[in-house]
Amino acid sequence: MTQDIFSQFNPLEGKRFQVMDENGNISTDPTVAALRPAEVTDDFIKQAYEKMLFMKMADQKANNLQRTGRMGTYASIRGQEATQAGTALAMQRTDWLVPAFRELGVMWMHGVPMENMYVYWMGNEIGSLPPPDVNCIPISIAVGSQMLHAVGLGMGMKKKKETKVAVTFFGDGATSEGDFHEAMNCAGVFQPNTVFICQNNQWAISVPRSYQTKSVTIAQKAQAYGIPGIQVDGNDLIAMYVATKTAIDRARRGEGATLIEAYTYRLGDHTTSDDAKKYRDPAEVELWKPKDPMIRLQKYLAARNLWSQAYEDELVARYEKEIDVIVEKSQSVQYNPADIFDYTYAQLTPHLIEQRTEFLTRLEIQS
Ligand SMILES: Cc1ncc(C[n+]2csc(CCOP(=O)(O)OP(=O)(O)O)c2C)c(N)n1
Ligand SMILES: [Mg+2]
Repeated sequence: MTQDIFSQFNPLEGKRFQVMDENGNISTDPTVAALRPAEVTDDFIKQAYEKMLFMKMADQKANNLQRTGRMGTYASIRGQEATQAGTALAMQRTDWLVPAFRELGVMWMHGVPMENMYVYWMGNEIGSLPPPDVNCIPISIAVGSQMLHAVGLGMGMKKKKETKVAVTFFGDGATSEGDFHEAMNCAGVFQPNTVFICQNNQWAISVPRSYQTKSVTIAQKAQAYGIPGIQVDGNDLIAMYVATKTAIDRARRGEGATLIEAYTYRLGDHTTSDDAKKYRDPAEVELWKPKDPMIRLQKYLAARNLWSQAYEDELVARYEKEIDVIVEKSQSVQYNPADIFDYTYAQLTPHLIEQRTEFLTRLEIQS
């Protein structure tokens, strides 16, 4: 695999890296073909499809759990499965994942158990504690703050001459935060083992991408900070894998950070607390539906006799059962409602002591 990808797909020249189009056809462009690594076989693609189907179903289940009052709120990844699977496949288990909040798929593929994420979105912070061998920091709701953590992690790895990498996710909206610019600047200066993945899903709640920046792409911002940046079709599993693998390998060799703009689309609402119909033209959603990352993979696999409706039905039936077990497990996790007070400060402030007492008294009255 060559590093030329960043000069061959310069965002300032209006280029976006894509390997598989929305009809499941692989690009015949020799530049693109030369970038495809040997490990991306049909079997690799089929296995990735299965992972993506599982995350799509787990995502739908989370929405359903919220709608039936069994989950507090939830931020759907629908439409962003390829961005997440492509990156997860390029990461090694020892790498650190530094997520925002719309990363159910990549977190799960990196080893965070699905029940942890359900428990978290059910409102129980214990869900943020992954098994000890899973290198993933907790979900970051404060938009953009995690990018600086990823730079810090990457700087530490670089100083220790480790070959591990910190991969951070954030949205298009997060690029308007000062944290993004601070993180990118440090990434240019200190060349940490860090990879930035911007999931540009075109919306930040009700704010469209065009309101975030006058730059034509988010990827081009990397150039001002002196690091490579590339815009990738985020709905294209192979393109995401190739681009992130190249960036991760660079960082692993100690050559510094990269910004990847995954050009994708939020097919669902911002969260279960949102109603996008109030601010987003449904026609726009219709335009993006055929670009769904799952559809093109189905077409690709079907053309090679590797996908059929029966195969899909068998997978769906199996995953439904697996997800039901996960729901059971996540609902049976015991927690103490007072934890919200007890684990915020080392010592409670007087007004929090008062609130804690009032909260527990109310719970007692209700039960
Ligand atoms: C610092 C901060 N400001 C505002 C919010 C409220 N908020 C939550 S998500 C969000 C939009 C994020 O958009 P984007 O970065 O594009 O990510 P997406 O939700 O599209 O994945 C905002 C403004 C927040 N959580 N943190
Ligand atoms: Mg967004």
